[in-house]
Amino acid sequence: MFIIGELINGMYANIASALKERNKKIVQDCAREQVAAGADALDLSCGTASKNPLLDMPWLVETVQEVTDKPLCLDSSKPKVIEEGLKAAKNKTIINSTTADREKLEILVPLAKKYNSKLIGITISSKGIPQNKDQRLELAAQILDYVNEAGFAVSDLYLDPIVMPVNVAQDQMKDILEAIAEFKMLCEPAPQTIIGLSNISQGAKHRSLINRTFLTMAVASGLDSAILDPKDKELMDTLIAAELILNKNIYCDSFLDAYRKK
Ligand code: THG
Repeated sequence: MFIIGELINGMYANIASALKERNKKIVQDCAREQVAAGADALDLSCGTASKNPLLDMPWLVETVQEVTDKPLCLDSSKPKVIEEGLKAAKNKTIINSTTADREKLEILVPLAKKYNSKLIGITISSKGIPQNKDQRLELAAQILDYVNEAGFAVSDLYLDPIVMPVNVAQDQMKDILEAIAEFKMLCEPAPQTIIGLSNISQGAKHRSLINRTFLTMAVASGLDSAILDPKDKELMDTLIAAELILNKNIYCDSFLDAYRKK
């Protein structure tokens, strides 16, 4: 599992104030802690409250890459904000994200090619969030068609079925899990799959329990990558155990310690 740490996000009060005050230490500590906890990459989002994301995003990129070489996942709904992040990045990058809308694909696929970046394609469109598996698959196929036409490597594309909070869309959870499995069958070589895990428990109690239970199910459905809180130790232990049971890691009595040291 390719783990992308979610904690550098202006949605969190500490990061919002670090952005305002240009406090590098808060952001750099958050980056180091997530990497120490097992993050393979770091999501960077200025959050919706940011007044100046065109300046905040490159500042986040520069600040984080002073302390880690891990890939940076540039998270914004605004292509211009992503581009400012790409310009500032020395580390590898993942664009987060394009939707299935042609006007977004037309900007972000060429940007991904130009900057040699990976790309997340999220299965939403200007018509809104899909309500079932078939709509998710249709939007995924639209993204794949465009990417293939543009000559962007499908192996560098991550498809995201868009995880909804369980307290508002409980009837969609099974469809989301099935979409993860079926995205992989849409073409050869297969695209990768990704989710924003914590969406599922927004506004709910027992968040960590809901997150780790869903992650286990998604791993069994073939999920390749997740944006999550790597500092949630029970979540990370559950992930390691799930991958062990799926024969992705070798069993030994001390498998948790052994995997964490990797
Ligand atoms: N897909 C993709 N990218 C994404 C998402 C996705 N990026 C953003 C988001 N979803 C993933 N990241 C988060 C980060 C935090 C939370 C949820 C998802 C979260 N935050 C607390 C909350 O809202 O309750 C904040 C609590 C606080 O303020 O301290 O849950 O799906 N491609």
